[in-house]
Amino acid sequence: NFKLKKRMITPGMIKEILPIRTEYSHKGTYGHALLIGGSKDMPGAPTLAALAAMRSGAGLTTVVVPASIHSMVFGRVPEAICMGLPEESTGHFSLKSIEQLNLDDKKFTALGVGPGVGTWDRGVEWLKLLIKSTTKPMVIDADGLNLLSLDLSLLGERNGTIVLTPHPGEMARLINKNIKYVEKNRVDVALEFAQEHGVFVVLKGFNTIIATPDGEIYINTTGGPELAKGGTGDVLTGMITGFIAQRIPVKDAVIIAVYLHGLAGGFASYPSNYSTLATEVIDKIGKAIHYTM
Ligand code: NPW
Ligand code: AMP
Ligand code: MG
Repeated sequence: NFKLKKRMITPGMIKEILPIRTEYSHKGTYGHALLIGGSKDMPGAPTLAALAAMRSGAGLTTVVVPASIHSMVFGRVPEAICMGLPEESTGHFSLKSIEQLNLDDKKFTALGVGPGVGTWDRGVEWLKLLIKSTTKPMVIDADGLNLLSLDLSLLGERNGTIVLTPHPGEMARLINKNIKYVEKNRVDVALEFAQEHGVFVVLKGFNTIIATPDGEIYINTTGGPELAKGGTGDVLTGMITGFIAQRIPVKDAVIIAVYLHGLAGGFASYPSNYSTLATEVIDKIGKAIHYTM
């Protein structure tokens, strides 16, 4: 592939594309991030994503979860708007939740879908309704990807830009290959999927690969084993959604978020990378931004 444009993400690159917040601005200037996720056993994942979107600068953040976990999420993120929507007896979203969300009516500027949402019988149908119901950029992660892997034709139903953020296990499910294959062919796997389906692919793990639908590849160098712990992927989803929400071009927003996520991880890895929590990575997003600007 002699035309392949492959670049390492550098601090200078981030400095160039990360906008300065202007004095004459207000929360509306910085967009409205919508995070959709959670289920009975996983109220934490959408909570982490919402916190991360806010720390990344989104003007407003709404987090939408199944009704029964609403108060748990709200209790942890008072700065976010939190909606509890109809759910099935299993504690997963029901199809009615999409209708009630009524995306057409609202001024969200980016969506992040999937953290902790679970997999359930009508999950694929639910995701299809959601994908069809918006023209806004949408990040799909975690169980959103697991649902998507059951029917890739859902990607053809989109009306807006889609960003997928699989870890190697999720990527393997998406292409119906094993994890070893994915890890051996990281660049090719991400690039082929991105071009075939016209989506951005963020293939996570050490040296996260970003593949664009136009066939560009960006390789990240920040982040290490301190991030190898539950919840850090949910933080990345919130960050990407938060930066896209600010109307930063999708490609730039993804590059910024991936780079800063790893940098924040590094800052959160003291005194020991054994002990880093996802919430501590969120707490270091500000330091990572400051360090880069
Ligand atoms: P193995 O077997 O461990 O080696 P799943 P999940 C593989 C929510 N969470 N390199 C892994 O391999 C998420 O948001 C909620 C190679 C295994 O096979 C999701 O909705 C939390 N392989 C849901 O849980 C905090 C790798 O992938 C498979 C790999 C399920 O997400 C935790 C596991 O993937 C969590 O975020 C790598 N770098 N990484 C909460 N507090 O609410 C993973 N694998 O089955 O999709 O499970 O990623 O835990
Ligand atoms: P998830 O598996 O969805 O929770 O996502 C884990 C996050 O942590 C992704 O952003 C990974 O790239 C990152 N991560 C996990 N392990 C490592 C590692 N050893 N080096 C660098 N980044 C990692
Ligand atoms: Mg994950």
